[in-house]
Amino acid sequence: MSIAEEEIKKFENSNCAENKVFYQAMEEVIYSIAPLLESDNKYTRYAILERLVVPDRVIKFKVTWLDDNNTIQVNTGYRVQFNNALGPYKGGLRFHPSVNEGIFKFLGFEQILKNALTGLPIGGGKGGSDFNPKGKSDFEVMKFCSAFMTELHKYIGPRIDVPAGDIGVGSREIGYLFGEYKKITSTYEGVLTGKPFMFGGSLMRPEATGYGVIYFTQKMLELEGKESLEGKICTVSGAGNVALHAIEKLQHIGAIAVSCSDSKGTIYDSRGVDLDLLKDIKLNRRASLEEYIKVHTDARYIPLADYPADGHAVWDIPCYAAFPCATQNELCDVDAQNLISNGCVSVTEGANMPCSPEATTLFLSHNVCFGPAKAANAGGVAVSEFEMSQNASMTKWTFERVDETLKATMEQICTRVALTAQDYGVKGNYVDGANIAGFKKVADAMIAEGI
Ligand code: NDP
Ligand code: 2IT
Repeated sequence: MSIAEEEIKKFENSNCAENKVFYQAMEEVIYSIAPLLESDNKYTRYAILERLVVPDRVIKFKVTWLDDNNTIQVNTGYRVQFNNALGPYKGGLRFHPSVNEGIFKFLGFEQILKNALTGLPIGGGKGGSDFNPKGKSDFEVMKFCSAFMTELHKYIGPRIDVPAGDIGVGSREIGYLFGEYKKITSTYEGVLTGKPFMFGGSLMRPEATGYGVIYFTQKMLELEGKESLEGKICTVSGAGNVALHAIEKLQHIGAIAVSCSDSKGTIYDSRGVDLDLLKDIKLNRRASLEEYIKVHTDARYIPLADYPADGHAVWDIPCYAAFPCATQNELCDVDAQNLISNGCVSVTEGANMPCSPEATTLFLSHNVCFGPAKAANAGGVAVSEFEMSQNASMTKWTFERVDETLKATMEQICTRVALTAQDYGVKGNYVDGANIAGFKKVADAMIAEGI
């Protein structure tokens, strides 16, 4: 039995339905780090894997609030404080009806290694709620955020645990959460990142994840000897924070982003997506993408229901580079086959774990450049750490300074991942490179800190 199989066997019991995505993330890491475990037995002696896959604590709480009809609503809140070997727990909050403890464990686990790859002093955590912000009034979102913080404030702090945004949580929600924290604790401190600029937010935090994904991809293509994105057709999924800013940066560098998608359907606009219209639909009106074709009648809207169940319309569009930026497991083996058959050269994960294990294997075996999420989308959390730094020193960085530091950080992550892959005999495999480099950093700190 190989060392990876031996390790996987230890965790078989945790492969239950709720833990499915957590197990998926864990299994990938265990297979990747097998060469590291073989090269030095200290990681096994110190039981690093056994310790790393169990969160320090999982906090689960009731959130009770009053909707606009004065009806009492009850939701569940979570915070998974996974590992703080490298710094305070750090990671986003997701508000989406589909969440459960297993999803937060998967996201928190990924966050540990992602944050380690940034080289910044931040540990890993994640949280959120099954609250659905869609269709809620501003007052309802505010009342929910206040109720959520009434409980969460007990467990967080600028040197303890610093939440931020994720699906369903943007600067509006972070603003309400911050306001309530301030009220309860009578402190004005950087306990959340992604705040609006006027009260402590960093410039460029909204853009950071999407821009970072493109900086990472440009560096990966350069290292792999491929043509840059300039002038190339690119496909993007999602229409939220990450997708919008990935599209924006693609446009800045002269690439042509021809798609986006949401939970109901896909837009294909072969002339390039109209970003101003998209922002208006999604950020101002919080409406469906179907609105797009009312203005651009020659673009195509493909409703989710009109596409076969075993694939996604957005990955059927021929492209040079693809950017899944919506959610986990949104790109399956059929999609990967379509992309490969259509000549796609590069896939970068903007979302967390958007590609299924089968799709990832297909990309790697067909020599498609593949940028895994924990490396490629680390720009968001990196700028979050810059925000913590600015708050702690009561200073403000300029847009240029944040942008330059973000770009340098993404290029460093990319180079380090590529070199690690080479050192461990898997040149060009950025999945293994990211997992080994991130794991080693956290594991060495855990060993040095004792049990
Ligand atoms: P947003 O809430 O801003 O946008 C999410 C987008 O994905 C929306 O277009 C939404 O569609 C779509 N979506 C969500 N769930 C589903 C689903 N089950 N099926 C199909 N489409 C779906 O979130 P973000 O852009 O912030 O996050 C997107 C991804 O990026 C997530 O995986 C997140 O974890 C990851 N990420 C985010 C970072 C950040 O800084 N925000 C940092 C690093 C990673 P609709 O509009 O219909 O809801
Ligand atoms: O998945 C992620 O990296 C995020 N949602 C951002 C986390 C953060 O703390 O900025």
